[in-house]
Amino acid sequence: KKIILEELLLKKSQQKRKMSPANYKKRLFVLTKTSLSYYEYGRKKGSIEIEKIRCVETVNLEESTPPARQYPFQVSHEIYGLLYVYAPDEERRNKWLAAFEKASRDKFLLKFTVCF
Ligand code: 4IP
Repeated sequence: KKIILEELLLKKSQQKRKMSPANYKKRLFVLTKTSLSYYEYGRKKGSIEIEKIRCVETVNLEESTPPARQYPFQVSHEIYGLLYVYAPDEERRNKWLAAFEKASRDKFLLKFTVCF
């Protein structure tokens, strides 16, 4: 499937299992017209269908956010709720937001918007 954008990014665990502590992992994120997936050493760890995404937006920083997590965006979706992803800088974050816009535009039915 045609890749719109791919990059190694930091992500926060989605707390599917309620008791698991939050942690942060580097994963290869791959965005296509149909899905956002993340991989560890070539193995798929998770995937969200574009159709299930409601919104993609930047996140305001909490005080004393570590340097590695200065450029977050959140993917709000119908499965587990929220996926937090951290870009390395402002430029890369804007790239991702633009890529999500493209993914949503390409669809016949626009089910989500990128809200800034
Ligand atoms: C895991 O921690 C990883 O962060 C998982 O991310 C994450 O799954 C798990 O959260 C979390 O418990 P450990 O590796 O220390 O077990 P990944 O799948 O990228 O490895 P998600 O997909 O939810 O971020 P849970 O609570 O959602 O299972």
